[in-house]
Amino acid sequence: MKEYFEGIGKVEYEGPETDNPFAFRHYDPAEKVGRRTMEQHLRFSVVYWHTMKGGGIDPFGPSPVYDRPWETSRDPMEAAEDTMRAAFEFFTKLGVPFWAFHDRDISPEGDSLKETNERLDRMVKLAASLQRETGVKLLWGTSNCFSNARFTHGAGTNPDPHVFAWAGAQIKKCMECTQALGGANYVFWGGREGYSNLLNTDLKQEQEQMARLLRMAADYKKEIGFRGTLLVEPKPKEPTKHQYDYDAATVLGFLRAHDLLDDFKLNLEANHATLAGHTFEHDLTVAAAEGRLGSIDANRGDLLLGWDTDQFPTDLYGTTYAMMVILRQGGLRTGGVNFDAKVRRGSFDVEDLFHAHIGGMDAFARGLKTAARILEDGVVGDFVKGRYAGWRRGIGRKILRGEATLADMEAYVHEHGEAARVSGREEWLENVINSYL
Ligand code: XUL
Ligand code: CO
Repeated sequence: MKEYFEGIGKVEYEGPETDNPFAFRHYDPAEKVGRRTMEQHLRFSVVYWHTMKGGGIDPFGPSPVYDRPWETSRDPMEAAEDTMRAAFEFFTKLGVPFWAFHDRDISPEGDSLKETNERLDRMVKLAASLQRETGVKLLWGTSNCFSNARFTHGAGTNPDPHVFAWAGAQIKKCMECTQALGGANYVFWGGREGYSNLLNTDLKQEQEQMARLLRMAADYKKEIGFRGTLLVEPKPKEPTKHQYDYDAATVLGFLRAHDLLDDFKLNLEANHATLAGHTFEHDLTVAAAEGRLGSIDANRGDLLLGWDTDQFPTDLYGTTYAMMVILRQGGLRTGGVNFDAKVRRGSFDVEDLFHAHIGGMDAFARGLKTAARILEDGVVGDFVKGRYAGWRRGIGRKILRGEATLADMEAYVHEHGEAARVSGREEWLENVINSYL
């Protein structure tokens, strides 16, 4: 079989002292952190769209600048098959347990839905055999309902129900394919489910439509017995000015308003959270507080650029804070750490794909180990617990139980006078975190 990543072997753990750029310094899949191995905690996943299909394009360079040895055939299906084989070679050499795809990444559209679906079936068959051969599993599948010109004004939120029908048909098929590949989750990222101008938009109508689409998907999941978790991925903007799935809090409110909360969890992406004006750990904490944190798209933005740069995660504070939230909720369950990240336009060699993923995996491994130590030592946790101790006794407990009124508050203040002023100790807590890094 043709080798696409020639000269690069299986990436192994060699420890922090190694000078081999194709080795892990911190990610040792078999090493235990608490009761689980690193591999079980992190459930790393490579995305097909950036890693296999990304061309390094940007608004001023719309043609691909990467020469990928798997994209040489002029026959689109042959190129798709070569790409799939190269993908599994990459997953295996990198040693990730999972991958993720959009329907349109793995298989080019045909002239009709029928032809498109037949092509997809052919590619899913190949993916299934490569999964069996390599042991690599599918973290999630998703439908690309945003690239085709028909989705210019949205998919589920399109003013035309004919376009909604296309989205529904595509999601139906892609969920079937995800099930056939044993996918652990199915993701909804509403690429164009928002508006670019309120003057031509009926916002309430569009949100009703979106809820119908998600309801249909949740019903279909039950109908076919798909066992994966359904995940909604928030993003505030880009390509639209405003996306309805703005951030974790917005999506949770939307799901609750439309009686969908029991059927969906969230897939949270670092750079989407920062675009929404939040930290990643903010959005993770919001979702985890409701028991709805399903999976993460691991990447980072650039403080000096205002768009979704999808860079590989290297910031150890970011990975540590993220892993603290994840560990506190008891792990990601069916989810994983999915590298929805791309190498820079100038990083056009295939070896750059290895450097990028190795760096991201090591950064998350360090984040995991550091977060586990912080939680185990309990200094931060004990401080927070102590800070809210008043709510577990006396008047605090009565308030939370709903057994107190505003008149009781008035009587309490008359009796106890001024409240004590207690420092939040933010700087000390930051020092504590630094002492682990
Ligand atoms: C876009 C994005 C998507 C989703 C899947 O910003 O994150 O790639 O993760 O559609
Ligand atoms: Co994403």
